[in-house]
Amino acid sequence: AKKTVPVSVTFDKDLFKRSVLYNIKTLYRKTLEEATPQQVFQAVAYAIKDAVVDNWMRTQEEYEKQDPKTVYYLSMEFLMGRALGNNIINLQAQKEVKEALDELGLDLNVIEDQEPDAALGNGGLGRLAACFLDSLATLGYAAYGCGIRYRYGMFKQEIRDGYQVEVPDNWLVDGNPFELRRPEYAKIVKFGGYVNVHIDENGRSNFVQEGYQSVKAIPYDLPIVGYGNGIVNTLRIWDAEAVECFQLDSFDKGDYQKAVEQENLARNIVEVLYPNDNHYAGKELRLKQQYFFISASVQEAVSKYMRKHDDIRKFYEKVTFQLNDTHPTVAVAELMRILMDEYYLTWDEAWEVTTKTCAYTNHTIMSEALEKWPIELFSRLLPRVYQIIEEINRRFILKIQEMYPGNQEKIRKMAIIYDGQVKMAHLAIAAGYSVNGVARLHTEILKHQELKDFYEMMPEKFNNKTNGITQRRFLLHANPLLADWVTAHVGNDWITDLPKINKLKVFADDEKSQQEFMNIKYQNKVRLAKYILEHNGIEVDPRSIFDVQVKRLHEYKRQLLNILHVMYLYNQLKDNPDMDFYPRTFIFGAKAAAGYYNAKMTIKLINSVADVVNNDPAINGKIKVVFIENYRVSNAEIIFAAADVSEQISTASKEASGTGNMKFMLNGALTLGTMDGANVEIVEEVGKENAFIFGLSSDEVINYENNGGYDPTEIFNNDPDIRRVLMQLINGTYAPGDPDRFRTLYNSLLNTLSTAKADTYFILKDFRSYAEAQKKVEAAYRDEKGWARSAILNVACSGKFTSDRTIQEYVDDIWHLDKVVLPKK
Ligand code: 26V
Repeated sequence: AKKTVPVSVTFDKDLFKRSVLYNIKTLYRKTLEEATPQQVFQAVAYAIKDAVVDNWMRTQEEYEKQDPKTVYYLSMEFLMGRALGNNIINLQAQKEVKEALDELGLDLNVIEDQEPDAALGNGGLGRLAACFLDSLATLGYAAYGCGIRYRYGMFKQEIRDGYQVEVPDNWLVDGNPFELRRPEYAKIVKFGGYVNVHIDENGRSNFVQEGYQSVKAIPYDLPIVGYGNGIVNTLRIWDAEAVECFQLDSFDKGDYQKAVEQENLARNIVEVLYPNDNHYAGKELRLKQQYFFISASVQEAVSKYMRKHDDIRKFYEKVTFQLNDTHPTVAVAELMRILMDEYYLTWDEAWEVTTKTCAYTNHTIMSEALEKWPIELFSRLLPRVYQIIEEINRRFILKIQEMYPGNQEKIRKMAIIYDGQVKMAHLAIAAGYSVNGVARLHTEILKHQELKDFYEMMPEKFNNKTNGITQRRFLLHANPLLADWVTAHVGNDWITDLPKINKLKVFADDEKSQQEFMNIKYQNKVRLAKYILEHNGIEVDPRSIFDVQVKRLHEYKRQLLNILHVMYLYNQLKDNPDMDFYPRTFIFGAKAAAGYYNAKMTIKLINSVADVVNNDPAINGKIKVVFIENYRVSNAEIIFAAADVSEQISTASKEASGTGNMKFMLNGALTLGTMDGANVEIVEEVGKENAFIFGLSSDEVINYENNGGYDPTEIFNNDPDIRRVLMQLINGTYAPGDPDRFRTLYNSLLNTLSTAKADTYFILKDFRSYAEAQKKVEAAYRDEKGWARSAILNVACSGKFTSDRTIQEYVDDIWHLDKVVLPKK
């Protein structure tokens, strides 16, 4: 049979073994038998890093020689997950490593489990950045990820008494074996003070920032290993350190206070990832984080370019910056500043370079997430950068006036600075040469609703790049059984060319293949059931339908709709204990932003429903509800592989794309979802007969919204089943002794105060349609062959959703990078 795992031509198994033992000795003064599991992980990781470093050096040398155009992917978040298993796979060293560890009496799975996730991100946006890095290296493009080396990443979630408790994620406690500290590339970043104008001997005005505080940015490099091509790119994350005291003339003058402040600034700036997803809070420290890593990254990109070239005016021929949402948008002004103040370009020259360098990706239309900084804060923290943005704004307004003479309305809606605020999206659009959305529907909504005015003024900038995911992590690593099965049927081309997986289609109707597929799914469900028993103490039946919703907790994602439906099913079963009911396990996983009350209460509700339902002998185990604690990249890999049903039930128009939906599809789960984000394109690929689509369309939602919403009381009054479920939110059914516990959730759906908006996410409006779709799920699952057929077709039709395709589109339409091929060794 064909093999998924190739034999490595370059990996030296014996060297690797010796390296592991040597590392244990020199790092810990121990023998293998004496070492702790964490120490074994460290020793193995360092041995893998050895193998990576050779390729890393060779790649960077080749980039020096070939001088390809390079993308800097600027992002506040990189949600990398674990590196060890992924690096072994991408080195194509899996077979050799497993053999070597076997000979040493070690188990790779156990070792991999010792590694903490690198959780430098919240959710979709950060994980997308990680998938993009994998694809860039695999396709052979010169790329840097630029971000922040947070001391604490996304918080660890513990569930105590059904409530979320946030625990600090001290991911660096045992050291990070893959990182490389590069103090020789440190940069100074300046905050505060004021701008002075000096006239130099040539009569030129020089703008200089004075009276500032500074921080030293120290880069740490992480290797990004391409799959089987010898390419190793770099994720550069910046740490902050206080500038040495002797460099501080203010200290020499006895300004002790300032020295202390600078040390505090350095300590605070990279301390922790903001665990907010989709909610802008306007925190000063957040703006400091943004400028800190952007200034350092832009300085580095410019100085690296100037090491090889002499004309900064042609910077854009070799460099492009992709802004991952508006968070890095200050890059626009920082690049202008460096070009004008340090390379003495004129405004027009600097503007030409900047607008040919920067491109912007929008990831949400949720208005709460839009970044708008108060002028006072912005100009105090970044006085020179603010001056530059004022001038960009002045000129942009002139352009608006030129196109729409006398139209004040356009200026009000489009200005970069307005109403005492700096609007980062407007800056990114005005200064970027490309503006893209992340799924077809999302881009259409941007063009015709959210960013309509900008689209009408600059249509040529707008384009769509439907998101994708890396099949190397989410199939090859996450689901080895299915990966081997796919390879046995259609060869292993899919690993670097996912559309080839569509050769599976011909096996969809083949009974033997169907059985094999369902058997693999069953084994993966057993693996997840074991994880759930170990981590939650709940026993689940792997023969039940695994119905899964894992993603950040947000009202628009409607986990509340899902759990209300579980309450409804439970009522039905209680009323008719003998009704036909296919056993179902409802699995949730979600972190809530720490200050998001409704989100946190939804977690409590899920756990409260679980307590009641899981322990009610009257329903005979037909419904189980499981909330998986601390959902993150590493356990996601186990969860996707085991899912039958993929819950993608956001209010239509609200989910920009979704990427979990693609990971489920790739692992053969059927989508139960709304026509939102990339669900639209998933259904287009696999056919609507192989998915369960329900609910309002985005046009219908937007229509209601433009006409003041809808009235949920009508549904409440006329639908007794829904009314019963809602009453159970406030009568103590799930909160014995504290019936008001879920009152706010009830109120969010049905505010009886006529002034307040109710059910803004159309949960009651979509409830019946959702329940119908869920009925169809059950009926479909009873037909095992039909289900297997649909599941196989989902895998077979997932080819479009590889991030390799997404990255190739960015390269072709936006970045125009040169492909790099390493010469044979
Ligand atoms: C926004 C904010 C607002 C300010 C406070 C901190 C913070 C942190 C992260 C964000 C990002 C929100 C946008 C986001 O994550 N969008 C998601 O992007 C995915 C990748 O494109 C996409 O699949 C999801 O649908 C979209 O919600």
